[in-house]
Amino acid sequence: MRIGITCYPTYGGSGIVATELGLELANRGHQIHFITYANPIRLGERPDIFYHEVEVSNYPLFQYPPYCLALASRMAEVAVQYELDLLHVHYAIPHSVSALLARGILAGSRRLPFVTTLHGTDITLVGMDRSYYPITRYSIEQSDAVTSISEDLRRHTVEVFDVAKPIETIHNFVNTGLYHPAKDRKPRPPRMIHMSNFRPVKRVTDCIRVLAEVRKSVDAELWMVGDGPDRGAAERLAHDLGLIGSVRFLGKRNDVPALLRDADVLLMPSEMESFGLAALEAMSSGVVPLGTRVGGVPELITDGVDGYLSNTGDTIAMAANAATLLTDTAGCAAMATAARQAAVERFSTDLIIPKYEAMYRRVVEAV
Ligand code: GMT
Repeated sequence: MRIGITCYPTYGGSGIVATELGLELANRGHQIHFITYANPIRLGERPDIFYHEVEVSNYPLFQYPPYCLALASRMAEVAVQYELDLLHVHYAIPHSVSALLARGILAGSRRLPFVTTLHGTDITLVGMDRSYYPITRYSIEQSDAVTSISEDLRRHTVEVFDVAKPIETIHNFVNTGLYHPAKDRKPRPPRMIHMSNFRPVKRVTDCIRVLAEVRKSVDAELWMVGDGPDRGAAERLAHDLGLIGSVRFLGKRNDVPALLRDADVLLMPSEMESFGLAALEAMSSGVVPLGTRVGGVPELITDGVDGYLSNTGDTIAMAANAATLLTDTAGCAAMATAARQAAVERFSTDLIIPKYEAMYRRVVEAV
């Protein structure tokens, strides 16, 4: 099939999922066209994958450049030039609206169905903003098919938007070949890792509080990967608690698989996570995830089996689990093996990508 994919191409879970989906589909022989405002970060050098940049004119008249319209025009143009079979948009706002317009532009000459995948913040935050609510609901209803990355997000979308459109849950996936456990462990201190865009919802300062608590009994260190609005607050707290020597802020990185497999546990103290892709990447890397009981996280982490769950803000409980794992080498290794097994048996690309392919076939063949 010839598939156009649109996402937010910068650092963020939805962009990563969309990019890795494109890579996996291309590996399976599909022709993939990314239609975005920048080259997706994890795309790498792939001459077999097309990239069509969306340029937005910035006339002085436009206080707000109409990206959504430029994207719709580009989608329609690419669809005609490359005879696309469908569009797959990640994140309802504004991508789903642009796809709807592109489908309308071409309606007289060719069919251009589109699939919308909901990732979370498009529904839980942005979509509930009253100014976006009606258009989000409309674009979901008008999609040829809708998928959600967790059952929790699917239920939430139906409740909040009262949509009649069937929504299929297709969980996020991981390339278990790329995200694999370390072959051997070099001598190093027990290490925790956190990876996010450092937005308030990620509660990055909780990671520092967990480190402070853990260090009462274990000489552990913490690697903070990523960047965003709350990095300054986390650095200040680390300084105030006298932890600056045991925490490293590594910023935005492209070598995520190597960083992950060199850690023992992942901290994900989020207030909300519709899925928690970082935890899945950690599990696949043989790193035990410590998450919170929110959103779709319990669909991914089975508490006490392949990771631990605690309540949001309960840094004492999260630290207790971390300290136990970091001192009990055999127990930690057993849980890491269970985490890897869950990633392979429930979320590997071989299991999940065919679900998208089946959905594309249904959408393309529908009349
Ligand atoms: O969490 C973020 O800040 C980024 C956001 C996004 O849209 O990129 O992540 C959402 O999508 C990811 C990929 O499907 C999920 O793993 C995240 O859980 C989800 N974030 C939230 O629900 C807060």
